[in-house]
Amino acid sequence: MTGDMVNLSLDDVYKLSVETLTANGMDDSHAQAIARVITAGQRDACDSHGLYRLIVCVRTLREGKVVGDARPAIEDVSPAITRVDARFGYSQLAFELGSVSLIEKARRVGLAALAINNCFHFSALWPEVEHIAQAGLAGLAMTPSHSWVAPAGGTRPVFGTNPIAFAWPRPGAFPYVFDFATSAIARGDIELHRRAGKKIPLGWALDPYGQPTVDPEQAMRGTMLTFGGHKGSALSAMIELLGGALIGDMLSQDSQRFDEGVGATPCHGELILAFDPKMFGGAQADLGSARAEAMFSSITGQGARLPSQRRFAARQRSLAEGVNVPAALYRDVLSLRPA
Ligand code: NDP
Ligand code: PYC
Repeated sequence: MTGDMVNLSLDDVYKLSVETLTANGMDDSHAQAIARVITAGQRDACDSHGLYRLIVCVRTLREGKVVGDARPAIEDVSPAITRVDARFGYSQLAFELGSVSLIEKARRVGLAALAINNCFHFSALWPEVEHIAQAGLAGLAMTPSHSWVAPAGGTRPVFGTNPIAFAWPRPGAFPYVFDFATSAIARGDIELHRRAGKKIPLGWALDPYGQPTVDPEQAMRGTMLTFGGHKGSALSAMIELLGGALIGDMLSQDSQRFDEGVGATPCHGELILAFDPKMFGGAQADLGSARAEAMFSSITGQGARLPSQRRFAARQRSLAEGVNVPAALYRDVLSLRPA
């Protein structure tokens, strides 16, 4: 331990995650699938979706909201659509099982969709779209959450923090990946500011009286804002529609009501799409890939960075040195194991 930080290996993070979840009643297959994304989040310095998430997962288990041993049910809806009913378990196992069929269908018909229903969802989406890119496909994922976010021009919450993520496969390099909330920032980041006693920037949230605030506590009680004004607002609505209404699942307002004030992980659906560049591009597929590479070079060639560049650098560092976790967070996670 140095100062206020604790250094952990990635194995430590994984083991701590599995043990914390199983000690609170989750079965091994779910605990391991969740631990894989939490470890990946901590490894890639995505602190809002790393170890900190165990706190809400354990609350969700203890409140009896999530089914800790749910067996996801796969349905072959059509040659291009697979549905996984997560049966009110966490989303990770449902994705791991359903993505096999998603990738196989995208290769066969060129464009395929995976709808996950009835899942508790807390994780970053980049592990999922990166997995699709590793198979040589482009991936797009989106999901609602709880209604914490006001539409542009409004002051009352309608949308979730609604992330959208995209990955494009690249020859011999990390894929091109972006993954962001359509709110100005993930709610988890506001919570981390509160834990660290730091102010938040103006533009992230309004207080309970509809006034701009830099106080994370007030922001959590008030309303979050979308990124990019009306543009983020429209994207967020699209995510409610495609990741909720289209796939027959709850929208963020429904998820909030379903929560009954408990403060559990949001419960709803997720939509994931996979595109096969070889089938879309045909004889031009290699040219398409070369043009994409030229565009990436034009971005980085002028000193701008690609999304995920920071994350991939953190990954290399963490693989060599482990990760540094705030000591207070480490203590809070250790305390989640029943005596
Ligand atoms: P950010 O606002 O930090 O944006 C993240 C994305 O933007 C990353 O791809 C990041 O790459 C990229 N980026 C940041 N700065 C730059 C830059 N200067 N140039 C180019 N790209 C840049 O994240 P959010 O707070 O919006 O979201 C964080 C995470 O929270 C996401 O992983 C999201 O999936 C997750 N989330 C999950 C929810 C759920 O319901 N499951 C709800 C809301 C959010 P890099 O990582 O390399 O910095
Ligand atoms: O950080 O906004 C967030 C979030 C919501 C659900 C999971 N993460």
